[in-house]
Amino acid sequence: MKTSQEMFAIYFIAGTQDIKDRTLPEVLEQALKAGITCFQYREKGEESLTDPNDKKLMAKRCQQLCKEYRVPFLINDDVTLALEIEADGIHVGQTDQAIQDVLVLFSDKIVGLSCYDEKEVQAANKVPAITYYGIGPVYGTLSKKDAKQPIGLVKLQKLTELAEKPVVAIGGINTGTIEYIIETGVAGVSVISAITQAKDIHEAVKRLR
Ligand code: TZP
Ligand code: MG
Repeated sequence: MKTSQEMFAIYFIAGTQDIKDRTLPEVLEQALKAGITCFQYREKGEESLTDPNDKKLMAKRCQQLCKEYRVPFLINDDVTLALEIEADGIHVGQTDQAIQDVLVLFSDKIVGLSCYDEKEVQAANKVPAITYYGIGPVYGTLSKKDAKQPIGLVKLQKLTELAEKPVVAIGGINTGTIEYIIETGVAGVSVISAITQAKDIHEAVKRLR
Protein backbone atom coordinates (compact mmCIF):
# COMPACT_ATOMS: atom_id res chain seq x y z
CA MET A 1 0.00 0.00 0.00
CA LYS A 2 1.19 3.48 -0.84
CA THR A 3 1.24 6.06 1.95
CA SER A 4 -0.98 9.10 1.46
CA GLN A 5 2.16 11.20 0.92
CA GLU A 6 3.29 8.86 -1.85
CA MET A 7 -0.13 8.85 -3.44
CA PHE A 8 -0.97 12.56 -3.23
CA ALA A 9 2.46 14.26 -3.39
CA ILE A 10 1.97 15.67 -6.89
CA TYR A 11 -1.68 15.30 -7.78
CA PHE A 12 -2.37 16.50 -11.31
CA ILE A 13 -5.90 17.58 -12.29
CA ALA A 14 -6.96 18.33 -15.87
CA GLY A 15 -9.64 18.17 -18.52
CA THR A 16 -9.55 19.13 -22.18
CA GLN A 17 -10.62 22.70 -21.29
CA ASP A 18 -7.30 23.25 -19.50
CA ILE A 19 -5.12 22.56 -22.52
CA LYS A 20 -4.74 24.76 -25.56
CA ASP A 21 -1.87 23.86 -27.84
CA ARG A 22 -1.52 20.11 -27.19
CA THR A 23 -3.82 17.21 -26.38
CA LEU A 24 -4.67 16.07 -22.87
CA PRO A 25 -3.19 12.57 -23.38
CA GLU A 26 0.08 14.16 -24.58
CA VAL A 27 0.29 16.41 -21.55
CA LEU A 28 -0.74 13.60 -19.18
CA GLU A 29 1.85 11.20 -20.54
CA GLN A 30 4.63 13.76 -20.14
CA ALA A 31 3.46 14.47 -16.60
CA LEU A 32 3.35 10.74 -15.78
CA LYS A 33 6.84 10.26 -17.19
CA ALA A 34 8.08 13.12 -15.05
CA GLY A 35 6.61 11.62 -11.89
CA ILE A 36 3.12 12.84 -10.96
CA THR A 37 1.67 10.57 -8.28
CA CYS A 38 -2.10 10.85 -8.90
CA PHE A 39 -4.38 12.09 -11.68
CA GLN A 40 -7.95 13.41 -11.66
CA TYR A 41 -9.88 13.75 -14.91
CA ARG A 42 -11.92 16.91 -14.43
CA GLU A 43 -13.95 17.78 -17.54
CA LYS A 44 -15.68 20.95 -16.48
CA GLY A 45 -16.52 24.55 -17.37
CA GLU A 46 -16.34 26.49 -20.62
CA GLU A 47 -14.75 24.62 -23.52
CA SER A 48 -15.07 21.24 -21.83
CA LEU A 49 -16.35 18.21 -23.73
CA THR A 50 -20.13 17.99 -23.63
CA ASP A 51 -20.80 14.76 -25.54
CA PRO A 52 -20.82 11.88 -23.02
CA ASN A 53 -19.22 9.54 -25.58
CA ASP A 54 -16.34 11.95 -26.25
CA LYS A 55 -15.87 12.32 -22.52
CA LYS A 56 -15.87 8.58 -21.95
CA LEU A 57 -13.32 8.00 -24.73
CA MET A 58 -11.05 10.70 -23.28
CA ALA A 59 -11.45 9.28 -19.78
CA LYS A 60 -10.53 5.80 -20.96
CA ARG A 61 -7.46 7.06 -22.81
CA CYS A 62 -6.28 8.88 -19.68
CA GLN A 63 -7.07 5.85 -17.51
CA GLN A 64 -5.02 3.61 -19.79
CA LEU A 65 -2.02 5.94 -19.51
CA CYS A 66 -2.33 6.07 -15.72
CA LYS A 67 -2.42 2.28 -15.62
CA GLU A 68 0.79 2.08 -17.65
CA TYR A 69 2.52 4.29 -15.11
CA ARG A 70 0.74 2.75 -12.09
CA VAL A 71 -0.72 6.04 -10.99
CA PRO A 72 -4.23 6.25 -9.48
CA PHE A 73 -6.88 7.55 -11.89
CA LEU A 74 -9.78 9.50 -10.38
CA ILE A 75 -12.78 11.19 -11.95
CA ASN A 76 -14.29 14.48 -10.83
CA ASP A 77 -17.99 14.36 -10.02
CA ASP A 78 -19.21 11.96 -12.69
CA VAL A 79 -20.29 8.98 -10.59
CA THR A 80 -21.83 7.12 -13.54
CA LEU A 81 -18.69 7.37 -15.66
CA ALA A 82 -16.38 6.48 -12.76
CA LEU A 83 -18.36 3.31 -12.06
CA GLU A 84 -18.74 2.41 -15.70
CA ILE A 85 -15.03 2.48 -16.51
CA GLU A 86 -13.96 1.36 -13.03
CA ALA A 87 -11.88 4.38 -12.12
CA ASP A 88 -9.73 4.07 -9.00
CA GLY A 89 -11.83 6.71 -7.31
CA ILE A 90 -13.93 9.81 -7.42
CA HIS A 91 -13.59 13.40 -6.24
CA VAL A 92 -16.75 15.27 -5.28
CA GLY A 93 -17.58 18.75 -4.08
CA GLN A 94 -19.95 19.72 -1.31
CA THR A 95 -22.74 20.35 -3.80
CA ASP A 96 -22.26 17.19 -5.87
CA GLN A 97 -24.08 13.92 -5.25
CA ALA A 98 -24.40 13.48 -1.50
CA ILE A 99 -21.20 12.04 -0.09
CA GLN A 100 -23.05 9.25 1.75
CA ASP A 101 -24.48 7.96 -1.54
CA VAL A 102 -21.09 8.15 -3.21
CA LEU A 103 -19.43 6.22 -0.40
CA VAL A 104 -21.84 3.32 -0.77
CA LEU A 105 -21.00 3.05 -4.46
CA PHE A 106 -17.24 3.50 -3.97
CA SER A 107 -16.71 1.59 -0.76
CA ASP A 108 -13.45 -0.02 -1.92
CA LYS A 109 -12.17 3.00 -3.85
CA ILE A 110 -10.55 6.37 -3.28
CA VAL A 111 -13.05 9.08 -2.38
CA GLY A 112 -12.02 12.73 -2.17
CA LEU A 113 -14.19 15.55 -0.87
CA SER A 114 -13.64 19.29 -1.32
CA CYS A 115 -13.71 21.23 1.95
CA TYR A 116 -13.46 24.99 2.37
CA ASP A 117 -13.88 25.81 6.06
CA GLU A 118 -13.95 24.44 9.62
CA LYS A 119 -17.58 23.41 9.37
CA GLU A 120 -16.99 21.29 6.27
CA VAL A 121 -13.86 19.67 7.68
CA GLN A 122 -15.63 18.82 10.96
CA ALA A 123 -18.56 17.28 9.07
CA ALA A 124 -16.19 15.27 6.87
CA ASN A 125 -14.33 14.02 9.96
CA LYS A 126 -17.53 12.23 10.97
CA VAL A 127 -17.49 10.17 7.75
CA PRO A 128 -14.74 7.56 8.11
CA ALA A 129 -14.86 6.20 4.55
CA ILE A 130 -13.69 9.44 2.89
CA THR A 131 -10.07 8.96 1.79
CA TYR A 132 -8.82 12.55 1.60
CA TYR A 133 -9.95 16.18 1.65
CA GLY A 134 -9.16 18.66 -1.11
CA ILE A 135 -8.77 22.05 0.58
CA GLY A 136 -8.60 25.42 -1.13
CA PRO A 137 -8.30 27.54 -3.11
CA VAL A 138 -5.22 28.50 -1.13
CA TYR A 139 -4.27 31.23 -3.61
CA GLY A 140 -6.07 32.92 -6.49
CA THR A 141 -6.66 30.70 -9.50
CA LEU A 142 -7.56 31.23 -13.14
CA SER A 143 -8.46 27.57 -13.66
CA LYS A 144 -11.86 27.65 -11.96
CA LYS A 145 -14.24 30.47 -12.87
CA ASP A 146 -16.47 30.08 -9.80
CA ALA A 147 -13.63 29.57 -7.31
CA LYS A 148 -14.25 30.92 -3.81
CA GLN A 149 -12.09 33.52 -2.05
CA PRO A 150 -8.58 32.16 -1.44
CA ILE A 151 -8.13 30.88 2.13
CA GLY A 152 -4.39 31.59 2.43
CA LEU A 153 -1.67 29.65 4.22
CA VAL A 154 -2.68 30.28 7.83
CA LYS A 155 -6.19 28.97 7.24
CA LEU A 156 -4.84 26.02 5.27
CA GLN A 157 -2.64 25.05 8.20
CA LYS A 158 -5.56 25.39 10.64
CA LEU A 159 -7.84 23.22 8.53
CA THR A 160 -5.08 20.66 7.99
CA GLU A 161 -4.60 20.38 11.77
CA LEU A 162 -8.36 19.92 12.20
CA ALA A 163 -8.57 17.30 9.43
CA GLU A 164 -8.53 13.65 10.47
CA LYS A 165 -7.70 12.61 6.90
CA PRO A 166 -4.87 13.44 4.52
CA VAL A 167 -5.23 16.92 3.01
CA VAL A 168 -4.44 17.84 -0.57
CA ALA A 169 -4.09 21.59 -1.04
CA ILE A 170 -5.38 23.23 -4.22
CA GLY A 171 -5.50 26.58 -5.95
CA GLY A 172 -2.71 28.69 -7.42
CA ILE A 173 0.04 26.28 -6.39
CA ASN A 174 3.19 26.34 -8.50
CA THR A 175 6.93 25.88 -8.21
CA GLY A 176 7.17 29.24 -6.44
CA THR A 177 4.55 28.60 -3.77
CA ILE A 178 4.78 24.86 -3.14
CA GLU A 179 7.38 25.03 -0.37
CA TYR A 180 5.12 27.19 1.82
CA ILE A 181 2.23 24.81 1.21
CA ILE A 182 4.24 21.75 2.23
CA GLU A 183 5.20 23.43 5.52
CA THR A 184 1.53 23.44 6.56
CA GLY A 185 1.56 19.65 6.92
CA VAL A 186 -0.53 18.66 3.89
CA ALA A 187 -0.07 15.22 2.32
CA GLY A 188 0.25 16.72 -1.14
CA VAL A 189 -0.66 19.41 -3.62
CA SER A 190 -2.95 19.38 -6.60
CA VAL A 191 -2.24 21.53 -9.59
CA ILE A 192 -3.80 22.31 -12.94
CA SER A 193 -2.02 25.24 -14.60
CA ALA A 194 1.41 24.62 -13.07
CA ILE A 195 1.52 21.61 -15.40
CA THR A 196 -0.91 22.36 -18.24
CA GLN A 197 0.64 25.77 -18.90
CA ALA A 198 4.25 24.80 -18.36
CA LYS A 199 6.49 25.26 -21.39
CA ASP A 200 8.49 22.25 -20.26
CA ILE A 201 6.25 19.81 -18.39
CA HIS A 202 9.10 17.54 -17.39
CA GLU A 203 10.98 20.42 -15.82
CA ALA A 204 7.83 21.73 -14.05
CA VAL A 205 6.99 18.36 -12.46
CA LYS A 206 10.61 17.74 -11.48
CA ARG A 207 10.74 21.13 -9.74
CA LEU A 208 7.45 20.48 -7.93
CA ARG A 209 8.79 17.15 -6.73
N1 TZP B 1 -10.74 23.94 -7.04
C1 TZP B 1 -10.31 24.94 -6.28
S1 TZP B 1 -9.12 25.85 -7.05
C2 TZP B 1 -9.18 24.87 -8.44
C3 TZP B 1 -10.12 23.87 -8.24
C4 TZP B 1 -10.47 22.84 -9.22
C5 TZP B 1 -8.34 25.11 -9.63
C6 TZP B 1 -6.86 24.92 -9.40
O1 TZP B 1 -6.14 25.17 -10.56
P1 TZP B 1 -4.69 25.86 -10.56
O2 TZP B 1 -4.40 26.19 -11.99
O3 TZP B 1 -3.72 24.84 -10.03
O4 TZP B 1 -4.79 27.08 -9.70
MG1 MG C 1 -17.73 19.22 -8.09
